[in-house]
Amino acid sequence: MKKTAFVLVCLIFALPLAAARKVPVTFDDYHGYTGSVAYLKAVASAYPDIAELLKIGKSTMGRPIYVLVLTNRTTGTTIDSQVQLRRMRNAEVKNPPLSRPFEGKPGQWIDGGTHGNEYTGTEVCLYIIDKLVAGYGETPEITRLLDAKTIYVCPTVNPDGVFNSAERELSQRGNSALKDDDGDGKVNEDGPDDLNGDGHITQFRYKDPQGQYIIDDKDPRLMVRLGQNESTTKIRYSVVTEDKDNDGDGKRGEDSEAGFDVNRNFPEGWWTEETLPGGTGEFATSSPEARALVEFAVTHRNILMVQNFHTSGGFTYRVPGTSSDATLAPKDVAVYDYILGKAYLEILGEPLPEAWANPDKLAEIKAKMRSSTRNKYALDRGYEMPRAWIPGYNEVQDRRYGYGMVIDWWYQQYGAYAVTTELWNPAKDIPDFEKIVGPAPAPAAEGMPNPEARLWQERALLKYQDAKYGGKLFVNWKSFKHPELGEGEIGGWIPTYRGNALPGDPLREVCEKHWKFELFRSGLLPQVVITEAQAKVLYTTNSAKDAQAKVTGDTVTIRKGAGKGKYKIVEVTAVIENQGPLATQSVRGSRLEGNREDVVWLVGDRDKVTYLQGGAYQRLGTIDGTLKIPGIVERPAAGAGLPGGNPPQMMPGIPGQRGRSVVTAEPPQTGPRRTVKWLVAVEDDAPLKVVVSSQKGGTMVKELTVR
Ligand SMILES: [Ca+2]
Ligand SMILES: [Ca+2]
Ligand SMILES: [Ca+2]
Ligand SMILES: [Ca+2]
Ligand SMILES: [Zn+2]
Repeated sequence: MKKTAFVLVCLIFALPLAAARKVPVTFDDYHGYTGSVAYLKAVASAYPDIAELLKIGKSTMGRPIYVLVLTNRTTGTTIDSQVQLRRMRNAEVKNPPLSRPFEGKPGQWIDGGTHGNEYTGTEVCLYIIDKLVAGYGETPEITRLLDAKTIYVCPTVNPDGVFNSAERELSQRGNSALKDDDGDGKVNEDGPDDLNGDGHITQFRYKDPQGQYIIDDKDPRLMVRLGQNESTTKIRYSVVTEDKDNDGDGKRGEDSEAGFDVNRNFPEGWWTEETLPGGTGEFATSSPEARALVEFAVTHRNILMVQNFHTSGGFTYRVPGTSSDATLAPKDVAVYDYILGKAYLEILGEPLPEAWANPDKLAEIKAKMRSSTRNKYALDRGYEMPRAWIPGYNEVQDRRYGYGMVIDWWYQQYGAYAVTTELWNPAKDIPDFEKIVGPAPAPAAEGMPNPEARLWQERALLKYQDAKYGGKLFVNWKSFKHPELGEGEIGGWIPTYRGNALPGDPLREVCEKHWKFELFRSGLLPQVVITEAQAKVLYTTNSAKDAQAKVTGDTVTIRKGAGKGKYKIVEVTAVIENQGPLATQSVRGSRLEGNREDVVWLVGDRDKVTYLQGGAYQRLGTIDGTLKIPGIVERPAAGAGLPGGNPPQMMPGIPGQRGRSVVTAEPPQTGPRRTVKWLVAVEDDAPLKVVVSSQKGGTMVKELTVR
């Protein structure tokens, strides 16, 4: 009887579960570090065909930094597994690791939680993972995406910061560091405390004639900060984090676990103009977090799109932050703004700059702008940056935003289209917000924010959590006698729910918008394919040496060997196309010595194949995508198919193979298509294959039939 009941229950539950997700995930609360790691592990074990979990480093407190690699693991190849190297690598030597097949596909990097107290980004990462793994095999767009591309997701770049902020209520922007901040010989001995033992580290408010806060008229739970020299007839308060002096040195919270801002510890623009340290840490990448990320990136060269999720404001920073737009190639700016920025604003429902909507009218728009702006960068581009899509650089004051930021590194030293999205704008992201909390104050003037708006939002958020969370996210003020500060009250927002997208509907709304943007960006990745490859036997000979090719102008003359023989003289023709929308490198990327241009190899048994004209490989430059970039007038190309300039200093970068570029009388090829030819002598029936390899456009192989 019991057994029957059990089987029945199983059947009832098994039916809906069969169609459901293998690893269900909800967004009704935050996962923090622990929850996100559990989720990553569950996904990796439930979806072994499309997911692999990598540990790329460890935080100061010993927490692993994980990257989930999402791609069809049965597809993909890399150049080093296709081309027989003269200097073979010792597979036992693991630094650097051998290339993995997923590195041979165009890649996108998405991370969150660089600032520990901004874990909304961690949640968006999990949401994106869920959409991808659940959509694979169900939605053709996602199946195609994971078959051909690689998505790297790193939900918590800063495990210690996210752990402390999301799980211990210790809001911690930076990483953790074993550092004696106050020089008393003890390390991390005095951080915040739960003084009243209610399980939360909230705030302590106390009357203080020097205090900078007053109690809000409309909602007495709210503390309002006074302006710098603002006078008041109301009682002044000071508001501090719940905390006491733990080591009796007369100071409170003087040496917590908090270290420094990881997003100022990257090796781009870390030094000031005076060559003094400008970023954080002893040196750029001194933090285990920045080091892990940079090491991973430099050993995985296939990434073209980068997202670095932060939390606050509901807008996106594109590069540059450490220098002005004048330092960027106009084409890269155009991809950022006309392509990425436009889609972003559309997804957010924000108005577009006139130039983005009508790129054909750019000249007119520019002329009109001369009377309306003094921003020279805006004049140059033909548009002011919209509220929700801005460079980090302050154009009006001509001042950099900061030192050593990760997206500047990704772009300037790696060549990726990197952005930092500041998630979460309550007024825009909470569904029906004004319906629930009442209307927002009208703008003060045309396009100007109302100074009351901020206070309105503070009150509204309290009202909203009353209505939707039963008031559980806020601890009502209760009297408490502080051991050092005396009488006062403890209360305030539970710090976990402060500053991040409120869990449930608001968080889901944020996740959905930004998943859409990342999905759009993944659709822009290049995709290099061999659309045609043919081998034609011209004749046969007994001596490969007898066969020679002589190039005179456009004509190739082949000197035949004698009679029928065991060598086939073969002409190989291949057509290479980038079928993706974007070029295989950003302009910046094509100029970096650490990147190599696209290359195509004709590979065969080295003892049986003789290259009669040129070498085994041919340089292809950067191959354009199918998308026309608005606002950019293409100049005629010079060099190896590289639009707009001389070919960069790039070598095909395959050690040991002494291939030479084919001397070609044809003009350099541009656009998304390349036609290449080889002339080879092939002994017996030795097989041939064409391998095209693009760092960010993918690697593809085509076996040839020699007829
Ligand atoms: Ca100390
Ligand atoms: Ca408490
Ligand atoms: Ca102390
Ligand atoms: Ca101390
Ligand atoms: Zn941040």
